[in-house]
Amino acid sequence: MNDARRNKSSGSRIVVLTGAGISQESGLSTFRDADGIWSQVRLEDVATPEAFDRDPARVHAFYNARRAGLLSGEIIPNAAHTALARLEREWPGEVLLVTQNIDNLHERAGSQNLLHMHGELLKARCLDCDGVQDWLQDMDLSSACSQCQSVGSLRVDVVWFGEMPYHMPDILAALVECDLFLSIGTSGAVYPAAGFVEEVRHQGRGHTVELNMEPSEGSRLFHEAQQGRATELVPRYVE
Ligand code: BJW
Repeated sequence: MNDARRNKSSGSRIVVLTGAGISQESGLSTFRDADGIWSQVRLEDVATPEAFDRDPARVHAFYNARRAGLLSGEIIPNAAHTALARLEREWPGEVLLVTQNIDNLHERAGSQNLLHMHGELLKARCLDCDGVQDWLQDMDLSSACSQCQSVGSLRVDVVWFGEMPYHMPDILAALVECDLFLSIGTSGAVYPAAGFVEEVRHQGRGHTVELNMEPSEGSRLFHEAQQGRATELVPRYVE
């Protein structure tokens, strides 16, 4: 981590963006790889507010299956998640981890300064009272909100296409102020996350690095890009 390391004594700030690629070696599918989630199901059928209005049972079933997988006990944090948690613990400056992932592998690895910009699979949101609650069970049309008791009003608390990602003002402020922006395991196909590197290049001053299996759609915008598996690249880069 040469550039950030140069500023270590001044307490430099690091923003890390992660995507599905960092959880792939934990056994979770990515979206746009050949065997990814969007090769099995059309995003228009499961990941838009319109899909939920049309067929909530289908959308619930899609997320219930992914929630069951995450809670099966077979999906555990890998060396890349662990390396980022260690970086946060040991770095003398600030490390902000922004994840597009809805799994809980970063927090299970020990990361604490973490923003889930696309929401969380293990949370439910009530369409009536907007309350958010932990949700480890299957969700269906008879599920009731524990806060307002409304029945049939719960949806998984994730950000679908056309919805505003969470924490955007905090993320944009951190990007402008950071000394290092590290993008890991994301294809750069989905905005606004895909535009973060340009935000740093145009509005900020940070060094920008991509660690991904293959060059992403915005790879050339980064100062540096390394290709390979997250479990190899991330521990090597942050140590
Ligand atoms: C490895 C690896 C290993 C594999 N090691 N690497 C034109 C028309 C309509 C809409 C738009 C449009 N242009 C822009 C939009 C907006 C739209 C959008 O971007 N659409 C694009 C498709 C063009 N975006 C939105 O609607 C967003 N909201 C929005 O923009 O609001 C307005 C706004 C404006 C201004 C500021 C702020 C807001 C919302 C997007 C919501 C995305 N939701 C999903 C589903 C969430 C819930 C769920 O999980 O089901 O989020 S879609 C899906 O894609 C998921 C992911 O978080 C997201 C990103 O995917 P990710 O993580 O990059 O995965 P992959 O599979 O694409 O890539 C994995 C990478 O890892 C690959 O490169 C591999 O090579 C690599 N890899 N194994 C290292 N072992």
